[in-house]
Amino acid sequence: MRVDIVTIFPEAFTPLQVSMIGRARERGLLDVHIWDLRDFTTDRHRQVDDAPYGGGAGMVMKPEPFFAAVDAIRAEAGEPAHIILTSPQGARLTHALAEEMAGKNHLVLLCGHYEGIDERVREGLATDEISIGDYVLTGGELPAMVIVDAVARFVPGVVGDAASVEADSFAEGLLDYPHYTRPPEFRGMTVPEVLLSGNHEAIRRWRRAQRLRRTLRRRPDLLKHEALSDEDRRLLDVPDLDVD
Ligand code: 9D3
Repeated sequence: MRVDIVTIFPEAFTPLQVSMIGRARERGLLDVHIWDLRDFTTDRHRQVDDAPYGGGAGMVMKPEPFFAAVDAIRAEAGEPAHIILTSPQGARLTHALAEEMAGKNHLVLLCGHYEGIDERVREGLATDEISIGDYVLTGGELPAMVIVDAVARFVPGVVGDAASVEADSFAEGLLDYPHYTRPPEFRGMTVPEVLLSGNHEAIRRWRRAQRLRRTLRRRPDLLKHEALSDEDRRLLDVPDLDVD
Protein backbone atom coordinates (compact mmCIF):
# COMPACT_ATOMS: atom_id res chain seq x y z
CA MET A 1 0.00 0.00 0.00
CA ARG A 2 1.22 3.51 -0.84
CA VAL A 3 0.46 6.50 1.44
CA ASP A 4 1.32 10.11 0.55
CA ILE A 5 1.19 12.74 3.30
CA VAL A 6 1.09 16.48 2.57
CA THR A 7 2.17 18.68 5.51
CA ILE A 8 3.91 21.89 6.54
CA PHE A 9 5.82 19.82 9.18
CA PRO A 10 7.52 16.95 7.31
CA GLU A 11 9.98 16.52 10.22
CA ALA A 12 7.08 15.56 12.53
CA PHE A 13 6.74 12.16 10.84
CA THR A 14 9.78 10.38 12.33
CA PRO A 15 7.49 8.09 14.41
CA LEU A 16 6.59 6.36 11.12
CA GLN A 17 10.25 5.26 10.86
CA VAL A 18 10.22 3.08 13.99
CA SER A 19 8.49 0.05 15.45
CA MET A 20 5.90 -1.95 13.50
CA ILE A 21 5.30 0.75 10.84
CA GLY A 22 9.04 1.37 10.31
CA ARG A 23 9.55 -2.37 9.84
CA ALA A 24 6.59 -2.64 7.44
CA ARG A 25 8.20 0.12 5.33
CA GLU A 26 11.59 -1.63 5.33
CA ARG A 27 9.88 -4.84 4.26
CA GLY A 28 8.14 -3.06 1.36
CA LEU A 29 4.61 -3.64 2.69
CA LEU A 30 4.04 0.05 3.17
CA ASP A 31 5.39 2.82 0.92
CA VAL A 32 5.08 6.19 2.74
CA HIS A 33 5.98 9.49 1.02
CA ILE A 34 6.04 12.78 2.93
CA TRP A 35 5.56 15.98 0.91
CA ASP A 36 6.36 19.49 2.16
CA LEU A 37 3.44 21.76 1.29
CA ARG A 38 5.80 24.76 1.04
CA ASP A 39 7.53 23.13 -1.92
CA PHE A 40 4.31 23.77 -3.85
CA THR A 41 4.11 27.52 -3.24
CA THR A 42 5.21 29.91 -5.98
CA ASP A 43 5.95 33.11 -4.02
CA ARG A 44 9.23 34.28 -2.54
CA HIS A 45 8.03 33.76 1.05
CA ARG A 46 6.65 30.24 0.41
CA GLN A 47 3.41 31.35 2.04
CA VAL A 48 0.90 28.59 2.75
CA ASP A 49 -1.70 30.70 4.61
CA ASP A 50 -3.51 34.01 4.25
CA ALA A 51 -6.06 36.20 6.04
CA PRO A 52 -9.69 35.03 5.93
CA TYR A 53 -12.14 36.66 3.52
CA GLY A 54 -14.91 38.21 5.62
CA GLY A 55 -12.46 39.03 8.41
CA GLY A 56 -11.91 37.37 11.76
CA ALA A 57 -9.02 36.02 13.78
CA GLY A 58 -6.30 33.71 12.52
CA MET A 59 -5.16 32.53 9.15
CA VAL A 60 -6.58 30.17 6.55
CA MET A 61 -4.53 27.66 4.54
CA LYS A 62 -4.44 28.60 0.85
CA PRO A 63 -5.89 26.15 -1.69
CA GLU A 64 -3.30 26.28 -4.50
CA PRO A 65 -0.39 24.47 -2.74
CA PHE A 66 -2.66 21.53 -1.80
CA PHE A 67 -3.91 21.17 -5.40
CA ALA A 68 -0.36 21.43 -6.77
CA ALA A 69 0.94 18.84 -4.27
CA VAL A 70 -1.80 16.34 -5.21
CA ASP A 71 -1.06 16.96 -8.93
CA ALA A 72 2.58 16.02 -8.24
CA ILE A 73 1.45 12.88 -6.38
CA ARG A 74 -0.84 11.94 -9.31
CA ALA A 75 2.03 12.43 -11.77
CA GLU A 76 4.19 10.04 -9.74
CA ALA A 77 1.65 7.43 -8.62
CA GLY A 78 -1.61 7.87 -10.53
CA GLU A 79 -5.07 8.70 -9.20
CA PRO A 80 -5.32 7.78 -5.49
CA ALA A 81 -8.30 5.77 -4.17
CA HIS A 82 -8.86 8.34 -1.39
CA ILE A 83 -7.72 11.88 -0.73
CA ILE A 84 -8.29 12.30 3.00
CA LEU A 85 -8.47 15.69 4.66
CA THR A 86 -7.72 15.48 8.40
CA SER A 87 -10.11 17.83 10.16
CA PRO A 88 -12.10 18.21 13.39
CA GLN A 89 -15.23 18.28 11.18
CA GLY A 90 -14.51 14.86 9.69
CA ALA A 91 -16.15 11.48 10.21
CA ARG A 92 -14.76 9.77 13.31
CA LEU A 93 -12.01 7.22 12.68
CA THR A 94 -13.22 3.77 13.73
CA HIS A 95 -11.97 0.18 13.48
CA ALA A 96 -14.40 -0.33 10.57
CA LEU A 97 -13.21 2.78 8.70
CA ALA A 98 -9.53 1.83 9.16
CA GLU A 99 -10.25 -1.66 7.83
CA GLU A 100 -12.07 -0.23 4.81
CA MET A 101 -9.18 2.14 3.99
CA ALA A 102 -6.70 -0.76 4.26
CA GLY A 103 -8.41 -2.38 1.27
CA LYS A 104 -7.19 0.43 -1.04
CA ASN A 105 -3.76 0.49 -2.61
CA HIS A 106 -3.15 4.26 -2.51
CA LEU A 107 -4.17 6.89 0.08
CA VAL A 108 -3.32 10.59 0.26
CA LEU A 109 -3.53 12.43 3.59
CA LEU A 110 -3.73 16.23 3.71
CA CYS A 111 -2.78 17.77 7.06
CA GLY A 112 -4.54 20.95 8.05
CA HIS A 113 -3.22 23.67 10.33
CA TYR A 114 -4.01 27.18 11.61
CA GLU A 115 -7.65 28.17 12.02
CA GLY A 116 -8.76 26.25 8.99
CA ILE A 117 -8.39 25.32 5.35
CA ASP A 118 -9.88 27.06 2.34
CA GLU A 119 -13.23 25.34 1.72
CA ARG A 120 -12.26 24.61 -1.92
CA VAL A 121 -9.76 21.98 -0.73
CA ARG A 122 -12.69 20.15 0.86
CA GLU A 123 -15.01 20.75 -2.10
CA GLY A 124 -12.71 20.21 -5.04
CA LEU A 125 -9.89 17.96 -3.83
CA ALA A 126 -10.68 15.79 -0.79
CA THR A 127 -12.78 12.64 -1.19
CA ASP A 128 -12.99 12.02 2.57
CA GLU A 129 -12.67 14.03 5.76
CA ILE A 130 -11.56 12.24 8.95
CA SER A 131 -11.30 13.28 12.63
CA ILE A 132 -9.66 11.07 15.27
CA GLY A 133 -11.95 12.19 18.10
CA ASP A 134 -13.67 15.04 19.88
CA TYR A 135 -10.76 17.00 21.33
CA VAL A 136 -8.84 19.91 19.85
CA LEU A 137 -5.33 19.35 18.54
CA THR A 138 -3.00 21.93 16.98
CA GLY A 139 -2.91 20.31 13.54
CA GLY A 140 -3.51 17.28 11.39
CA GLU A 141 -0.03 15.68 11.70
CA LEU A 142 -0.72 13.47 14.74
CA PRO A 143 -4.12 12.47 13.27
CA ALA A 144 -2.40 11.52 9.97
CA MET A 145 0.04 9.26 11.86
CA VAL A 146 -2.81 7.75 13.87
CA ILE A 147 -4.67 6.99 10.62
CA VAL A 148 -1.58 5.40 9.00
CA ASP A 149 -0.99 3.27 12.12
CA ALA A 150 -4.60 2.10 12.41
CA VAL A 151 -4.89 1.39 8.66
CA ALA A 152 -1.48 -0.33 8.32
CA ARG A 153 -2.37 -2.95 10.95
CA PHE A 154 -4.92 -4.32 8.49
CA VAL A 155 -2.41 -4.61 5.63
CA PRO A 156 -1.52 -8.31 5.36
CA GLY A 157 1.90 -9.04 6.90
CA VAL A 158 2.31 -5.77 8.84
CA VAL A 159 1.25 -7.38 12.12
CA GLY A 160 3.17 -10.65 12.49
CA ASP A 161 0.28 -12.63 13.92
CA ALA A 162 -2.80 -12.25 11.66
CA ALA A 163 -4.95 -13.85 14.37
CA SER A 164 -4.23 -10.96 16.73
CA VAL A 165 -5.60 -8.45 14.17
CA GLU A 166 -8.80 -10.51 13.85
CA ALA A 167 -9.16 -11.10 17.59
CA ASP A 168 -8.58 -7.46 18.42
CA SER A 169 -11.07 -6.09 20.85
CA PHE A 170 -12.96 -3.66 18.63
CA ALA A 171 -13.53 -6.24 15.89
CA GLU A 172 -15.72 -8.18 18.31
CA GLY A 173 -17.02 -5.18 20.25
CA LEU A 174 -15.29 -6.43 23.41
CA LEU A 175 -12.41 -5.03 25.47
CA ASP A 176 -9.37 -7.20 26.18
CA TYR A 177 -8.93 -9.57 29.14
CA PRO A 178 -6.17 -8.99 31.80
CA HIS A 179 -2.67 -10.24 30.91
CA TYR A 180 0.02 -11.57 33.27
CA THR A 181 3.59 -12.80 32.94
CA ARG A 182 6.19 -13.87 35.52
CA PRO A 183 6.65 -13.52 38.48
CA PRO A 184 3.57 -15.24 39.98
CA GLU A 185 3.66 -12.77 42.90
CA PHE A 186 4.85 -9.16 42.60
CA ARG A 187 4.63 -6.64 45.49
CA GLY A 188 1.83 -8.64 47.04
CA MET A 189 -0.17 -8.83 43.80
CA THR A 190 -0.78 -12.36 42.58
CA VAL A 191 -1.63 -13.92 39.23
CA PRO A 192 -5.16 -15.41 39.18
CA GLU A 193 -4.97 -19.10 40.10
CA VAL A 194 -6.84 -20.26 37.00
CA LEU A 195 -4.04 -19.00 34.69
CA LEU A 196 -1.52 -21.26 36.50
CA SER A 197 -3.85 -24.27 36.46
CA GLY A 198 -3.05 -25.58 32.99
CA ASN A 199 -6.80 -26.09 32.49
CA HIS A 200 -7.21 -24.56 29.03
CA GLU A 201 -10.99 -24.72 29.00
CA ALA A 202 -11.20 -22.97 32.40
CA ILE A 203 -8.72 -20.32 31.17
CA ARG A 204 -10.74 -19.70 28.01
CA ARG A 205 -13.94 -19.30 30.06
CA TRP A 206 -12.23 -16.94 32.57
CA ARG A 207 -10.82 -14.72 29.80
CA ARG A 208 -14.17 -14.57 28.03
CA ALA A 209 -15.93 -13.64 31.29
CA GLN A 210 -13.33 -10.92 31.99
CA ARG A 211 -13.81 -9.42 28.55
CA LEU A 212 -17.59 -9.44 28.85
CA ARG A 213 -17.66 -7.93 32.33
CA ARG A 214 -15.03 -5.29 31.67
CA THR A 215 -16.89 -4.20 28.57
CA LEU A 216 -20.22 -4.07 30.40
CA ARG A 217 -18.65 -1.99 33.21
CA ARG A 218 -16.37 0.34 31.28
CA ARG A 219 -17.78 0.55 27.78
CA PRO A 220 -21.41 -0.59 27.75
CA ASP A 221 -21.75 1.32 24.46
CA LEU A 222 -19.49 -1.28 22.77
CA LEU A 223 -21.37 -4.38 23.90
CA LYS A 224 -23.41 -5.86 21.08
CA HIS A 225 -26.06 -7.57 23.18
CA GLU A 226 -27.55 -9.36 20.19
CA ALA A 227 -24.17 -11.02 19.48
CA LEU A 228 -23.91 -12.62 22.94
CA SER A 229 -24.05 -16.42 23.02
CA ASP A 230 -25.91 -18.41 25.68
CA GLU A 231 -22.52 -19.08 27.29
CA ASP A 232 -21.74 -15.32 27.30
CA ARG A 233 -25.05 -14.64 29.08
CA ARG A 234 -24.24 -17.32 31.68
CA LEU A 235 -20.72 -15.90 32.21
CA LEU A 236 -22.15 -12.42 32.76
CA ASP A 237 -24.49 -13.82 35.43
CA VAL A 238 -21.78 -15.48 37.55
CA PRO A 239 -21.25 -13.08 40.50
CA ASP A 240 -17.86 -14.23 41.90
CA LEU A 241 -15.48 -13.40 39.04
CA ASP A 242 -14.22 -10.07 40.35
CA VAL A 243 -13.32 -7.55 37.72
CA ASP A 244 -12.05 -3.99 37.81
C1 9D3 B 1 -8.97 27.06 17.08
C2 9D3 B 1 -9.55 26.71 15.77
N1 9D3 B 1 -10.82 25.96 15.91
C3 9D3 B 1 -11.93 26.92 15.89
C4 9D3 B 1 -13.25 26.29 16.07
C5 9D3 B 1 -10.93 25.06 14.78
C6 9D3 B 1 -9.77 24.12 14.64
C7 9D3 B 1 -9.01 24.13 13.47
C8 9D3 B 1 -7.94 23.26 13.35
C9 9D3 B 1 -9.44 23.25 15.66
C10 9D3 B 1 -8.35 22.38 15.52
C11 9D3 B 1 -7.60 22.41 14.37
C12 9D3 B 1 -6.45 21.49 14.23
N2 9D3 B 1 -6.90 20.10 14.29
C13 9D3 B 1 -6.89 19.30 13.24
O1 9D3 B 1 -6.47 19.73 12.19
C14 9D3 B 1 -7.42 17.96 13.35
C15 9D3 B 1 -8.04 17.26 14.44
C16 9D3 B 1 -8.34 17.64 15.79
O2 9D3 B 1 -8.08 18.77 16.27
N3 9D3 B 1 -8.99 16.74 16.59
C17 9D3 B 1 -9.31 15.49 16.17
N4 9D3 B 1 -9.04 15.08 14.93
C18 9D3 B 1 -8.42 15.96 14.09
S1 9D3 B 1 -8.04 15.63 12.51
C19 9D3 B 1 -7.37 17.12 12.25
